Amino acid sequence: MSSAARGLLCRFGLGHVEGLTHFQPVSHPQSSPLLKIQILTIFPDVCRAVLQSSILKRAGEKGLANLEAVDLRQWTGDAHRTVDDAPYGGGPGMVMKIEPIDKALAALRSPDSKVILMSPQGRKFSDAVARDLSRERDLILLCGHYEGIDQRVADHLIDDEISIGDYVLTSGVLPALVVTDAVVRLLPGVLGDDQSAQQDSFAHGLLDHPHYTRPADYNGWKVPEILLGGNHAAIESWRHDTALEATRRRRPDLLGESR
Ligand code: 9D3
Repeated sequence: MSSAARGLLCRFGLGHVEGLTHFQPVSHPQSSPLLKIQILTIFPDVCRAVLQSSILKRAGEKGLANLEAVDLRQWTGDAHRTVDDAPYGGGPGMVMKIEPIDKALAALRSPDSKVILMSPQGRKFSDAVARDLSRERDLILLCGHYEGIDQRVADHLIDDEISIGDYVLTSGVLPALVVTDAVVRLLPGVLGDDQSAQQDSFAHGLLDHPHYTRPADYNGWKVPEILLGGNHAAIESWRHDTALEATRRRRPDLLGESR
């Protein structure tokens, strides 16, 4: 696993989740070629706003990833640029049509592409899935925007189907951005050395320990005395103890305990 990924596990205490009982390296090729992610959506502007900020933007600028929002309406043929229609069998809501999606994927995909449908019916996203995806060369994240997508898309046009968790959102756009963010930060060179090295030191499969910065006393709320001295061994031990205590209290499941 890259140092960055290990940092993630520690920070969010995922070290014991779903068979992830020990840390496994993400092995990327020595000079990994760039990862391309295309988010196919009717709201490309929402995606661009996120892709053009902070770490994701820098990953693009450093040439580590090629992140793109693609407007699905490019592959509509009518004046209204229609991407949805009423459901066969009746009922409320609209269903996304297969035709624009099929044409878009035919234009975008290459033999290396992995096409992923973002959907509440998908397999649950996790750190392990993010690490797998970070080894791909070309991801196409297809976002739904209505109550559903014609089932033939899932049956015939995609390689994988992913949900980010058991809550209902209004579309697949935010999930696609969540997946993009989680995958891109795992690519070698995306996080600064500082950041990944620092996260390395948390790598114990626990929730994070508390952090403090100046002032040492704010309104009478004091920084723990031990952090103000220079005893690094004592500080390390305090950090481990508080991390373990936080994990016991808030996420006993991560320690293999029920509550
Ligand atoms: C009434 C059935 N609904 C499914 C739970 C229909 C429906 C609601 C909302 C279908 C799609 C959506 C929009 N959500 C996504 O496209 C989506 C999603 C999500 O809502 N939660 C967690 N992960 C994802 S990935 C895509």
